[in-house]
Amino acid sequence: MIERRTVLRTAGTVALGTTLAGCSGGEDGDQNGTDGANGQNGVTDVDVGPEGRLRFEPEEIEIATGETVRWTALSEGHNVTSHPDASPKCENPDDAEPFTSYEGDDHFAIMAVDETFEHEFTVPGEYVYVCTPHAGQGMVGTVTVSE
Ligand SMILES: [Cu+2]
Repeated sequence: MIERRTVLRTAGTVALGTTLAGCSGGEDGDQNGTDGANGQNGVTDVDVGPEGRLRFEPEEIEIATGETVRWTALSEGHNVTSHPDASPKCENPDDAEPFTSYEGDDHFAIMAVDETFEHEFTVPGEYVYVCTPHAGQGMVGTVTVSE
């Protein structure tokens, strides 16, 4: 009987220690997420489908030539494309190539959750891009690149 009680008490202590360590780790993760906001190292973050909403957030961003935008898919079924064949809403400056989160011509190819897509904007002007599956539901964003 005495031996069994000792074993239980020891097991309880170990479990408590594990719980505390997990909590502090989570707080650190949240702080890092906040710090990663706009403009650090010339990279601007855009959320794709946050909380399952059919939106880019922020929808409109302004950057300087040579800076990079990083899109992160936060829910299922989305992509990022400024290709005119994906949607008539898409626009690119005259000398700029369209940007797409996928390779090739399958404009409905979607991103995996947590997948990121980065594009460096070397041509100034105004870009309008969409999520192909949800372009008709207003999942549209703009990138304005200043000289
Ligand atoms: Cu979408």
